[in-house]
Amino acid sequence: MTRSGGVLQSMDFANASYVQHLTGLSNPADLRFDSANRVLYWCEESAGLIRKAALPPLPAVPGTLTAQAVFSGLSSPYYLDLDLTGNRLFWGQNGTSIFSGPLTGGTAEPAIYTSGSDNRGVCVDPTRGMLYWAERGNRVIRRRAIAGGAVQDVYPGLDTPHGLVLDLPAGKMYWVDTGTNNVGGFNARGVSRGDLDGSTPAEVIVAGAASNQPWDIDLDPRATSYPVWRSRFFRLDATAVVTAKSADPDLDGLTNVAEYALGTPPLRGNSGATVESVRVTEGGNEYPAVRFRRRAGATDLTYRVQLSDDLATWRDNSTPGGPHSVEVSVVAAEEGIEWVTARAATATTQPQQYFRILVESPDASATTIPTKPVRKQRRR
Ligand SMILES: [Ca+2]
Ligand SMILES: [Ca+2]
Repeated sequence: MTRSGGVLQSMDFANASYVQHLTGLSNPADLRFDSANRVLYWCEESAGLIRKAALPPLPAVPGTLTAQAVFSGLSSPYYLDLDLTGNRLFWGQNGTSIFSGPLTGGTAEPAIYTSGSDNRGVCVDPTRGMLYWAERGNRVIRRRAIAGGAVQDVYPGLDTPHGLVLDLPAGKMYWVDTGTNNVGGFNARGVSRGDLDGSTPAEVIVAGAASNQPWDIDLDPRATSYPVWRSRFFRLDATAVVTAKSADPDLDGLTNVAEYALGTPPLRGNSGATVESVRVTEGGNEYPAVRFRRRAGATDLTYRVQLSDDLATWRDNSTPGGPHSVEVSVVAAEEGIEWVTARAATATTQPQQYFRILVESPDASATTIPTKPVRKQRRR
């Protein structure tokens, strides 16, 4: 998006295809993509607009897009975020207020916050019902429950906080600071990180640079090596006692390397299954099967599907007489994680079949993640 030229454009990752999608935007500011529904949303500060444009279904490459007003007649909308759970839109005014309204648009509702100063970086956490924003003028990152209540200073003492992004699985937030208040606040003109609740001191991720004004930030949460994953979820100064592959700091029974392999948070208990036994029917035959989460493209992980009839002897595809299991599907999930389904190579004659996933990684002992047995279904 170019602010003065009012153009929305894109580039492919190979830098080979440059496409102009929209022109004539009026001081566009901030852009959010609803990837599930393939809709782009943005603010146009000078025209007092929030608009959206639908992208064509995949695999079509978007060309010229059609913009549609979501809200109009606004006062300097500058940063926005989407709550796709509650179907609401939140935006900040380049001034004192923060507003919200239905994602489908219509009439903007009364401001939900009016005491800010040059509000920036509005972000919403729909799961915990919290709203976060930066106040450039007051040099602080603040939050408040969407439903109302006291405003909390999460990270005060900054210089010119501007762009903000939440890393909800890691319980962290990142912000950029343009450094133009020149009061010597924390990491001016840099990229910084802290906790959603401000419980530990802010960390410098990129040290302030004298010659630029970092404006906004987003996060690519994929990680294909343990050190990259570790630096996302733990403080940079965390000790090896907490961050080692064999450690289990959240005491949920999964070591850090298993949390890395399954895509679960290492400092919080996990919600939902990561490995489960299922049944697969193929060509009229029913097979016991396992469904598990795998980190796509990981350079330092090996996953083995292991089967047993008695929980004593385990076999996998490195055991003679195989193959013992066959991968039947891979479905992409969040953050570079995929759901893999693998079935037993043969329809079992045993009353029940046990599966487990063996995860191996350099410098760590092998970890197994068990499942409940798959019982042979009785014919009715
Ligand atoms: Ca753990
Ligand atoms: Ca955990």
